[in-house]
This record gives sequence, C-alpha cells and structure tokens, in this order.
Amino acid sequence: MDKDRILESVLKGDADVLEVQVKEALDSGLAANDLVTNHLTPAMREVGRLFEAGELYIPEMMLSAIAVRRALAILRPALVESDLPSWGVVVAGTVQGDLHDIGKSLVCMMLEGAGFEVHDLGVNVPPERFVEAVTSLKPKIVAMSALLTTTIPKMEVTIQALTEAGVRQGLIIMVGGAAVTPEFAKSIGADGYAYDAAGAARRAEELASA
Ligand code: B1M
Repeated sequence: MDKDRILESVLKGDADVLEVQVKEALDSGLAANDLVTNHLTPAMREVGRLFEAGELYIPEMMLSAIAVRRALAILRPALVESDLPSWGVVVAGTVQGDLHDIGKSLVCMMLEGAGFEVHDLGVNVPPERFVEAVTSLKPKIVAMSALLTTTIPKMEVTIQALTEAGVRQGLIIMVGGAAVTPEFAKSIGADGYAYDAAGAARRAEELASA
C-alpha cells in the first residue's frame, strides 16, 4: 500500500477515498494491525504536527479524525477477531474534559482482540461515571486515556474517586495516551501504562494474569 496516498487522504480528511484505500489494502493482504500502526497512526501524527505548526486548523483536524474513524470501522472486525478465552471485563474511557476518541477506541479494539470484554464509556467521562461503571460491571481493569496535558490530572482525580467509593482494591488501573508518561502513571498510583494500543493489550494481559 502506498503510504503517501493514505497520508494524503488523511490530511485532506477525505473519508470516501480513505475507505476505498483501506479496503484495497486489506484485499491485497495487508494486515489490519499494520495499516493502523504504520499508516493511519503516523498520518494522524502528521496532522498534529501541522496543527502545531499552524498549517492546519481545528475543522481540518476534525475531518481527518472523522476519516480515520471511518477507516477504523472497516478494520474493526479484523482487529477484534479472537477465539481466546475471556480475560475478564475492562471499563475504558477518555477522561473528563478530553474529547480525543481515536486512540482510546483503538485501545478498546486491541483489548477486545486480546480476549477482554470491553465496555467503552466514550469520551469526556467524569470520575463518577467511572465509579458507577466499576460498581455495576465489576471489571478487572479500568483503562483511562488522555491526550491533553490539561486533562491528565483527571486520571488521578478518577483514581481518588474510585478509592473513596471503596472499589479500588483488587482493581487494575491502566493509563495511557499521548500526554501520559510512565513516570506520570506511577506518580498517580496507576498499576500499568502503555505507549500504544498493542502495548496496552499486552500489558493488560500481563496484569490480569499476575
Ligand atoms: Co487535539 N490535540 N485538540 N484534537 N489532537 C492533540 C492531542 C495535540 C497533541 C495536537 C498538537 O497541538 N500537536 C494537542 C495537545 C497538546 C497537549 O496538551 N500536550 C491537541 C489540542 C491542543 C487540542 C485542543 C485543545 C485544540 C483547541 O481547541 N485549541 C482541542 C481539545 C478538545 C478537547 O479534548 N477538550 C483538540 C481537539 C481535537 C479534535 C476534536 C479536533 C480532534 C479529535 C477528534 C476525535 O478524536 N474524535 C483532535 C485530534 C485529531 C488531534 C491529533 C491531531 C490526533 C489525535 C489522534 O487521534 N491520534 C493530536 C495530535 C497527536 O496526537 N499527535 C491532537 C491518533 C491516535 C491513534 O493516537 O490518540 O495518541 P493517540 O492514541 C495512541 C496512544 O496515545 C495510545 O495508543 C493509541 C494508539 O496507538 N493510547 C493509549 C491512547 N490511549 C491509551 C490508553 C492506554 C494505553 C495507550 O491505556 C489505558
């Protein structure tokens, strides 16, 4: 698959063309994982770089995100395909104040693919919604995502809320997203961190089987 063509479609936010390219790539034998890791994710990174450089604006960034979401919808069945026994329940979400959806959705897909039962709470998830979900679904893992330096503190607030609600004990808390570092994860008392979606699935398996 021509990397430049995918990049161009993502940069233009041309969802229709991107959909065709992704279907063609799958038909030609390219793995869904490969498409995500080596094509779509670097393209979104480039969107971010251009935004930072003032060469691209929020509406354009939005169109790129919509196009990638549509591409991911096509890749989803291949990414979540799994006959593994269930590792247990995961409650996932992007923290309060943060609307970034793509990375979190990818993490959810990879966790599903690894054999977890994932409940995706969506974006802009307040701490009390995490508490509610943990209380009712009794998950093994809570997976929080944040992309903004202004929203990562909500991860700690959420952990505090889970502790205050008496549901922290025995619960594995994983954090990640572009603004999160392993040091930060440790400092707020999270049990696990991963850099990317594939790493999140691997780390979740390790933590769940420990
Ligand atoms: Co926003 N945005 N954005 N944005 N946006 C970033 C994050 C930014 C880095 C762009 C930049 O300036 N270079 C910057 C953050 C700076 C900072 O705080 N450090 C930024 C900003 C500033 C903003 C706004 C504040 C802009 C404004 O309004 N002035 C605003 C905030 C809105 C809000 O959330 N309240 C905003 C808005 C938006 C859009 C709505 C337009 C759109 C999101 C649309 C959507 O998601 N539906 C958007 C986008 C698209 C981006 C960039 C360009 C791309 C994000 C993305 O989808 N990446 C982004 C630039 C960048 O990331 N380089 C940017 C692709 C995705 C596959 O990667 O999400 O990182 P990512 O997920 C990865 C890993 O991080 C990891 O795995 C994923 C897959 O490998 N991961 C986990 C994620 N969660 C994990 C959880 C885990 C483990 C790993 O364990 C639980």
